[in-house]
Amino acid sequence: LAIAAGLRHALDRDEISVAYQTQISLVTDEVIGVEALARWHTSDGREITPDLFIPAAEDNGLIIALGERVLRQACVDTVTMSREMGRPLKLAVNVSPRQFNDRSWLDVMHQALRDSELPADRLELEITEGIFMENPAAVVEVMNTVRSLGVGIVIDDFGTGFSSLAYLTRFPIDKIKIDRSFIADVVVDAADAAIVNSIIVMAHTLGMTVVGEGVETDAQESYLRERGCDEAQGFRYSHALPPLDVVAAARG
Ligand code: G
Ligand code: G
Ligand code: MN
Ligand code: NA
Repeated sequence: LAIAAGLRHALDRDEISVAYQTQISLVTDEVIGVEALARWHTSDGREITPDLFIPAAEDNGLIIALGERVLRQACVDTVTMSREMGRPLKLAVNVSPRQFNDRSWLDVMHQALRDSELPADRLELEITEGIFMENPAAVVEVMNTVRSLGVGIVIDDFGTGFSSLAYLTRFPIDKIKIDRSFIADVVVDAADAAIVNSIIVMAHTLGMTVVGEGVETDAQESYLRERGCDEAQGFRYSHALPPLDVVAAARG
């Protein structure tokens, strides 16, 4: 409750910032994109983690305002980081089902792209399987509109939901991110390895790109590369950082 009440002040006082975690190509080893992650630093110097404030924002509806703030800032920052790093970075933004189903979402996305001049085909929306519990006809319509602009649709935390696999063929999905709970022990646990292998094969068969998330070690990275996983993200490469720190890290 305190978090929910504090969130409005946080937005008013600009206490919400955006940090970026790099995404790597397992083919070229290069940084190809960033995931935007909301951060809340209170004026009295505390940090409140997204695990607490994102669910609170979803419950009280402030996720709409917060999501717009994050998207706008992230588009601008990605244009800056791309220029400074001399490469066209992709931007992945997390979008809650409630945001995705909000009437204003498509307009917000249009305006953020236009104002920042980030090309639409460099933006990806990360949604979770929870979206498929909502009205499927409405969801597929928004997805098709998003896709027609060139913006990508990514399924985040793949494998942790309880939805049917059938949605992978019924909805226009470009990419899936294997949940980090399967990556953690992929090198030592045969069951986790079987799941990861199957997800990679299935994604490729369906024409989708596949990302391993939560990659922390060389062994996990090598495993994913040998299995043909396309991209990776995790502490092995970088934590989520302010935009200027992402640029500095890339310079080495
Ligand atoms: O940054 P961290 O790994 O602690 O993120 C925790 C959770 O919060 C993740 O599930 C992430 O997807 C979610 N999250 C972070 N930033 C945003 C955001 O801007 N919007 C939404 N909807 N979720 C976010
Ligand atoms: O659900 P989503 O993938 O959006 O969540 C991103 C969250 O994952 C962030 O809060 C980030 O801190 C966390 N994260 C990113 N990389 C790693 C990693 O290598 N290991 C672990 N344990 N968490 C990670
Ligand atoms: Mn995500
Ligand atoms: Na995730």
